[in-house]
Amino acid sequence: MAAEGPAGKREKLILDLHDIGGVKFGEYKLKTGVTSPIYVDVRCIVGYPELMVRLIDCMWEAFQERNSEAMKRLPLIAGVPYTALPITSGMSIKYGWRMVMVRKEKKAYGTGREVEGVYRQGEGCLIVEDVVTSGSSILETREKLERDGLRCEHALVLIDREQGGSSNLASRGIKLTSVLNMSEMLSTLKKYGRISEEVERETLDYLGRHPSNLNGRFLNGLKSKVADSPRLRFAMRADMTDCEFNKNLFQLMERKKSNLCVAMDVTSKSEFLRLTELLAPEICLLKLHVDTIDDFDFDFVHRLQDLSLEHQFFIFEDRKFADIAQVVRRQYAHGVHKICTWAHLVDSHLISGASSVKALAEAASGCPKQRAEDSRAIVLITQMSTADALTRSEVDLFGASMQAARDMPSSISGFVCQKKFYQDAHGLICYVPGVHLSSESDGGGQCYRTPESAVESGADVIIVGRGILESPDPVAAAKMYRSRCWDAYLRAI
Ligand code: S5P
Repeated sequence: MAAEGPAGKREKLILDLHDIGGVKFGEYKLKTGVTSPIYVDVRCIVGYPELMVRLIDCMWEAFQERNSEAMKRLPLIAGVPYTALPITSGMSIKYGWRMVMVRKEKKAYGTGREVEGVYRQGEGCLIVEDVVTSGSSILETREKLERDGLRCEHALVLIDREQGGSSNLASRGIKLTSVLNMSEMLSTLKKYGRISEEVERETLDYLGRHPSNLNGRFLNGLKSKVADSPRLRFAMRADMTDCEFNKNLFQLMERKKSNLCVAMDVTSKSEFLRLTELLAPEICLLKLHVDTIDDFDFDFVHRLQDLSLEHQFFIFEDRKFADIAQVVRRQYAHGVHKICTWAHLVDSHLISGASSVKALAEAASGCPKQRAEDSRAIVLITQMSTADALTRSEVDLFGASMQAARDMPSSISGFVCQKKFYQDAHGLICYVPGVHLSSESDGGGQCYRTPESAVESGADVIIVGRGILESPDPVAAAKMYRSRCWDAYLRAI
């Protein structure tokens, strides 16, 4: 039995699509000549009206949940011919959305119109599609709609194959909302015993190795997923996230031209505030371990908050929560530090399960904040930088982390990791520590690499501690790290 709630609805949809043969596993020769271990074709859905109704509801709910503002400016929907047409008709009838139809081929007789329906110039139109691979069909449909004077900035898809479609569309100004994506489908099918772990791994591997470009042709080769997936500007990604904190951080990074986070690992309040004042102009984020400050008091917190407002950086308390829900809630909101009242960002292990992370998200929503517009978010620790970290083992922390981020889209900022382990999902932020310009290790297990290597591995925000703090001139060092991190980012996009 699938679980309850929105996640349960999606699970049931995945299992039903599998039952009716909409997703198949085996060896399938594609138009391009490539052999694929997975075949997705949901044309058969028209034979299952009850499933069609649920699918339409899930698509509508997903779009409404993630785009409530945009929805008000979208009086029209259009399906990409042909499979999406019955889905679009259903949405139009059920939710009272005006539908327009785009012809696949232009008529040589009659009115010769490419777009049929009732619409006015300049109206917004949502494009609906069943499956997205490269996004080229959505772009073709947009071209026709735009030729007729409609505006198309959003697309809604049932299944994102996670082969680069959402980035391709984003880089051309279309925000894609998907109900299901391939990694979630595979993990659900594995969870319910429909496919083996080996099939899941093989299929993910195949999808990662075959990103799709916009001609619908496949790029061959074994480049890493990160290298294949286009990097987008932070400014653009600000519109692609459901997490308020991420939106704020993306915008701040673009404004301040800094993606540097300083790890302010010093133990006295005065030293902390002195260095913060000096380094604040260079950073977007300040990370601390509040429990290592000898003379902590709330005067310290208030002065840190004032500096964060004055110099525009966010505060990241590196608490690494790991306990059961009831305890992490208290560690976050109570005790000496009352972290949730002042830290914009905290991090958490997933070792006790998503229930603990959920408890943090709930606690965050109820805690008092300095300013009404302040937001809170949680980073998941997915990989650690130490040589003997258990995160280097085979435990599927990647899958579990992605699942938690999907289930709590407004609360999860992203992941502390060493390499971006996911494709697309441009709204999530990849935080990478273990960066130093002149050492490879701290002799105690910490491994270091350069800012460029971190950014090449997918880092959005680079966390540097001793590389700056132990330099003879911390301000000059911060400036240097800042420009190396930012230049690496600019080269990557
Ligand atoms: O895997 C990790 C995760 C974190 S948050 N490795 C880390 O080193 N960190 C933190 O980043 C660590 O707690 C410290 O505050 C900072 C790295 O400091 P540095 O002096 O080694 O740059």
